[in-house]
Amino acid sequence: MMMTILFIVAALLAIYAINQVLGIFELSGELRGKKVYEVSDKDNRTQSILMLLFLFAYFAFVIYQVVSWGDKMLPVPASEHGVVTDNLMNVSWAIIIPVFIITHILLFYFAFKYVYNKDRRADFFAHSNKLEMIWTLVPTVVLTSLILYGLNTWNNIVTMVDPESDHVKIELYAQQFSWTARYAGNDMELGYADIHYIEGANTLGMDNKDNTGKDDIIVRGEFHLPVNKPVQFQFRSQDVIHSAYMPHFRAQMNCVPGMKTYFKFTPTYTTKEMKEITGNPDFEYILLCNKICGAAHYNMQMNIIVESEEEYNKWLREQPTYGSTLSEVENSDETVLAESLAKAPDSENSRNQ
Ligand SMILES: [Cu+2]
Repeated sequence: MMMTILFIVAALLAIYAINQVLGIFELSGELRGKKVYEVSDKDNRTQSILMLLFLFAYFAFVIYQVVSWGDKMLPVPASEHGVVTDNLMNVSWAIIIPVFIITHILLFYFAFKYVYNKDRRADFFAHSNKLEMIWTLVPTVVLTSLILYGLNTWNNIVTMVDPESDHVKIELYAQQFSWTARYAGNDMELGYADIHYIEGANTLGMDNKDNTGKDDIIVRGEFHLPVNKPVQFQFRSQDVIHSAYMPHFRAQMNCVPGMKTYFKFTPTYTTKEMKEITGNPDFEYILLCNKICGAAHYNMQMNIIVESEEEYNKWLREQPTYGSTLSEVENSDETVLAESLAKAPDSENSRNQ
């Protein structure tokens, strides 16, 4: 804190000093009879050459960044809709990049070429219907097409999975600063949960009177998905706005306190396949929080394991249901239950975070 204040004071003093020095230059110039504010031909030439130099330096820097950090880009999308969104992105780039390069070359080159010349008079014309037409119609058509393409893509992505179809249903629950995944269980229904039921180890606020929640499966640290099967996600947050970000699946959705949000995707590559595709034996799919939600925001991560349906089913069968964790407690009276769960080391951890 002290260093920051010192730095700001030093910067202010430096600006003040530069201002004073410039003032002295001005005064001494005036004393020598120079017109300080008159722009000379030499000034103009210097500026025009700087324009050209900036153009080259800028593009050189852009190319340098692409070459040195290009490999930090995400690998191929690992979900069905990821291919579609990547295409949308690539089409946008294919239009933006050439336009960007051409307009910037023209901008800086013309500033260089048409540097002020007292022997040259600018051509004057007030209006051209043809030009107006071109620069109105071309961007309108291009932008409208891009927007329609994007809207159409997005509308297809955000539909819900058909509840009758074969799919996986998961709730991702965000809190400062961890994720919890809850599977709907055999009945394919997530039990009712509400912030008012949060007590002790019941951080998800599960309603213990709702029987659809008894077969729910709650996991932390990592969660598993079967490959090539639609996954319907539901998101909730306990405290502030978080954002569930699964970059390899091109999926992101805000988790908003007091409401549920939804997203679905179908994973197309298992973790094992992705290790081969990326050539990285340590590759893991990951769920991150993509909102700066507090001091330990960076802690909000969960590994995602995509595997064959058999492996997934085997893993899921090994996880205890919420009901079974409840019946482990002798007295099912809710307050006693909460007290005994509160003593569990897990809840200690989550409160200390
Ligand atoms: Cu967060």
